[in-house]
Amino acid sequence: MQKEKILSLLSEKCMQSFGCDLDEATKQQTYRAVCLVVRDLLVQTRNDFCSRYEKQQAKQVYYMSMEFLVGTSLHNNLYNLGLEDSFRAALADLNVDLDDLYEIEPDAGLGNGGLGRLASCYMDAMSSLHIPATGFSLRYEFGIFKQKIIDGWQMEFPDNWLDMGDVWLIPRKEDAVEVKFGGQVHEWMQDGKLKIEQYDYTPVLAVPYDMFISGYDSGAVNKLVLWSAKSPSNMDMNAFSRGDYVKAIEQNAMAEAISKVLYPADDHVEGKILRLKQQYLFVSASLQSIVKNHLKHFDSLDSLPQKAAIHINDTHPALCVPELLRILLDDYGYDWDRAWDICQNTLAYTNHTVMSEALERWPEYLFREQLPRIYQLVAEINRRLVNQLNTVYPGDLAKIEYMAVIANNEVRMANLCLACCHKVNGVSKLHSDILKDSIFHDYYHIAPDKFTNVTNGIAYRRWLCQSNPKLTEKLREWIGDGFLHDANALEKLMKYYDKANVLQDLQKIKRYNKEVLCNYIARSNGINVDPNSIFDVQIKRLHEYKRQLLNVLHIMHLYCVIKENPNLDIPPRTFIFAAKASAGYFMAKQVIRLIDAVSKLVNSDPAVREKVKVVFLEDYKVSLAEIIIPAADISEQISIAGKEASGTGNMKLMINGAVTLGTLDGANVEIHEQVGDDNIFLFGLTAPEVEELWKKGYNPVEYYNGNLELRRVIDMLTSGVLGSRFDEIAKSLLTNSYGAADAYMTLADFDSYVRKQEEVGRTYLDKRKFFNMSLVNIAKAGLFSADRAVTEYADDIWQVKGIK
Ligand code: OAK
Repeated sequence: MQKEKILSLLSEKCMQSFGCDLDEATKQQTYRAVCLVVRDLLVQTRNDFCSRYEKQQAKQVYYMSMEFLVGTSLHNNLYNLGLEDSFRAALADLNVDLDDLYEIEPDAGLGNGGLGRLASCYMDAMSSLHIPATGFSLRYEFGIFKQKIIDGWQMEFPDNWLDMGDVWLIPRKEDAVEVKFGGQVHEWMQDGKLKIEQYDYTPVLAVPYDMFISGYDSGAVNKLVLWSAKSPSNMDMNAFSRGDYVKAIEQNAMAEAISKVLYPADDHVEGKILRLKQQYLFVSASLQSIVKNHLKHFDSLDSLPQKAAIHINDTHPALCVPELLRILLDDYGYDWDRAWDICQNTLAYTNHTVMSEALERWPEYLFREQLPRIYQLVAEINRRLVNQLNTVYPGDLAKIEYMAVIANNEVRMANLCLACCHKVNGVSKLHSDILKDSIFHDYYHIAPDKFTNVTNGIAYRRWLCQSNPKLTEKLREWIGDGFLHDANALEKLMKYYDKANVLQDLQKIKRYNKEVLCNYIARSNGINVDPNSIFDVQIKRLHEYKRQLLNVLHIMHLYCVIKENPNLDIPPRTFIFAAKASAGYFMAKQVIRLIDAVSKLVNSDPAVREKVKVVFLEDYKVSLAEIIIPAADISEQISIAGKEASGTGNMKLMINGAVTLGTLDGANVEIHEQVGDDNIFLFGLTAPEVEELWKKGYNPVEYYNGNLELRRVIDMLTSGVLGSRFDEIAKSLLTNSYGAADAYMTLADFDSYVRKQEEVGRTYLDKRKFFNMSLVNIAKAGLFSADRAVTEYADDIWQVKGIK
């Protein structure tokens, strides 16, 4: 597009939206005008795409997820539309730097971590692959909290993203749908048919807002539909006329509270009524809209499984099962068997964690009270399931109870998905095997064909091409442009494996990206970091199983070693952390406090700080990850084996040339398969060894007593040398007053980790060797593209194709 054209579109937008000339617009106004112009372009492309797939009557994907961690959109959209250079040039005429506008945009942080970001990567990939897809979620008024560290403590602040982020959203008030909560169910016979109605319920309106998702050079634009809760305007009239003004306002507020805030719990559940209401609001509204859309194009719902693949992203949208059943039975008069058949063939489910605290279960009374009709259906699903299980596992009451959807006065959402969906998948080979062999083994036994694996993938055009332009430019020079469409083409880089000038360029690019990060760190933390040091990065949610603690204990060990021997010849290191902890997760917050204390100790000690620096970057989010990842040398993926379902940060770091230091957990196993023994630093117990050790009886005190280095750092936790004491952490490692002591086997893996870290240091001294490794990691990262993952979902689970 010509820059004159862009300038005229921008001028028009500015006048329309703000009543001012473009050259008088503030930065914020210019930013909004640019976004609105881009949005118009997306609308045009979308209309075109829709008419093509509607004409072909193509099957659609509906991706249901309580979270989409979208991040920022302007850069991504301009890049995908191939318009970045022309917009940059047009804005330069106005003395506006496009990069400054990028910085104005708030992240749409409508998710906690891995699961939410994966959903966004998959939306991007579906658009790039021309697969017609709609994502459904909630339009949280407040996304994931903003994190500040004050005196070592994480503090949470509201994220008012809609202030600026609303430019990407288009409301469709006319398409609002009603969702019913509470009340009673009335059943009666009419003309020989059973009729069912919910009455005395509380209605809530769900209003859709569309956000368009562009694909790379694809002509396809999909959309994310975000529902916002509103109270129906007539609902308060009765109360009003009785003069109960406050009650009326209160009811309004209660309805609208549903989409107020994202629950900040990652990999564990909070059994709150509000959360159940969020889930039902978005599930019911989405299914009503899917069904309506289907009937616009086809004459009955019989063909739903042929035209719609509805995907349940972890169990948060598991209410899709009874809600679709309800619509088919109550609204469209299907009989049970036919309705069940349609549900089974339309729905598929992905599991994202084996952590038992993340398995959703609702108290039965609460579920029944909030969703009385849905409860009846779930009870009937359970009755039929238990009958079937009695024939498969006669007399095995324990097994049947484990597999039941309702048991012990709880409704279990994973079992609901397992009982219904035609496909169930894990997110890495190891994780999918664990589902089959242990947590879902009994379901696997009765329906082995349901189970499959789709190893996660990432939207590498965001995580490499947009966030690491220097590397991308060089890659294009070395291996051509093929990798921009097909990540497997990255493998061509292998021919330069030992080419000195390529390795030097890789080193220079890394060095440049490290300087960018150094500047950020200087601005945000006031710490001067040496760009020649090894950037050792652990960025992810803070969780005990991810073992940030193991990383800190090693840093404390290094501190002791340097204090003992100040002339020790080791390459300087910068340990970089970024992580949010769930607001109520005490131990995770203690670990943040520990990282903060260790960073103060280390960074202020003249004998140590030239060799080691520790940086905790506040407020980890997509846009911060985009700055850190291109600068990383070492990617810390050190969870206890068997607990990290996949990880996706590991893939983003790898494709940017960081070398993994990790356990054989999640997708690290497949990263290892790709790069081979020589290009990864593996340590620690394997998943079967962890199992073995639990069986044998794990006693962390034996490790503490048997290893002086370990003992020294554990003792530091309680000695006060860190400025304050970390008794709870020490206690969690050594005593079992809160369940198992050292439940994540940090002490068992400590020695192996420390030795591997020494090897990392030695290897880095040989720059050529290190950048050989880095090159192999980039070259072999193609497998972890979201395009590959989405193609597997499309072929094996959804049975959809990209349209011509
Ligand atoms: C969050 C809430 C409930 C259940 C799972 C999650 C979650 O984020 N899981 C993460 O999903 C990622 C995407 O599949 C995986 O890469 C992570 O290993 C997993 O922890």
